[in-house]
Amino acid sequence: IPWIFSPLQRSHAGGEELNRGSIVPCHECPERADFITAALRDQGFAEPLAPRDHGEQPLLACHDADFVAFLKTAYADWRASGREGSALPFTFPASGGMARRPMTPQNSIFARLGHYCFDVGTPIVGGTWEAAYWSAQTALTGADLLAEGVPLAFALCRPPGHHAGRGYYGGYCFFNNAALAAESLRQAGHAKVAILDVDYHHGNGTQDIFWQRGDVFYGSIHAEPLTDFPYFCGYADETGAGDGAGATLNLPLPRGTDWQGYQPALEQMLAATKAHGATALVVSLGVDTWYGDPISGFALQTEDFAAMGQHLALLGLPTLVVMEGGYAVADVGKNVANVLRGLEP
Ligand code: SP5
Ligand code: ZN
Repeated sequence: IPWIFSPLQRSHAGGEELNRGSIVPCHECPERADFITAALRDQGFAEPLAPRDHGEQPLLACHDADFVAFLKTAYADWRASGREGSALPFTFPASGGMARRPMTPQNSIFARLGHYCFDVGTPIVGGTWEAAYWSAQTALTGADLLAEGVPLAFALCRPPGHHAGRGYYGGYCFFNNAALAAESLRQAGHAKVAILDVDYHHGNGTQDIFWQRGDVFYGSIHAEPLTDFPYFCGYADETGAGDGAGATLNLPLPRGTDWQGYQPALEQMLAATKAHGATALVVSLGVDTWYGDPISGFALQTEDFAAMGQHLALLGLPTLVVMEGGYAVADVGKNVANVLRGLEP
């Protein structure tokens, strides 16, 4: 199974995040990638391929130009404003209230952080642009491999992507790696592509990007948003709009869900994917569904991840697995390897 990673993706190392009212060390740390790399080596995988550099142009297929420009200079602008450490927003435009839009470079960095970010858990540091850029290139390179005929590939994207929308970041995500890969597969000639998101959290960014599109199916199994991040979306009645009506499927499950509760939802999502008619698959793989994850509440066991891979393989589609969450840092690798081995023919 070919897989892709660049050490430049380690450059994003935030200090602290504000998580449910407490300041804690960032859960999404570079060591996650190190442990996944080590686990894949242990499991006999080959060395990773370096991502190819596609430039910034493909990012604009899923992100607004002003947003990309903001991320590129955000940390320099933060420093220019006299601040040190991590750039975090502290003021947000209230929904329903008056708010000056769009933001311009004349607006304070604090205004622009609040405009482009939706949470207080996603610090920007000096290496964030570089890491997020190469994480996106890793996903795009994975899509290239599929377009060249590789049946199964793994993009070790880090930082993750599924919470990032066209014009916003948050939830530890900057560029939507899975969305970029799906868009690339569309452009490579797949008329329909499916993104199946098995991260513990709803992929609000991916859902937003493809909300009105019928050519990219978005299916997600995640924690009930009544109790869990991102709270504001991921409800079962969100099914897409316009050309995308019916091409979004949300299957929220309660905290405590184990494989017995998870498997029927996975089977339902696979049936809907078949009905959509996609010819290529992108898996947004979060292993924060593992019972030991420090910020999540499902109860999947390590062996369940192999079963998950076997189920996904039943679609019989060229498949790119894109890394999303998973924060039990030392244990994420085995779970990732099990999904990949389960997917293998
Ligand atoms: C890609 C991804 O998995 N992003 C997740 C972002 C979640 N950020 C906020 C999590 C809030 C949950 N806090 C639970 C703490 C339990 N001790
Ligand atoms: Zn997650």
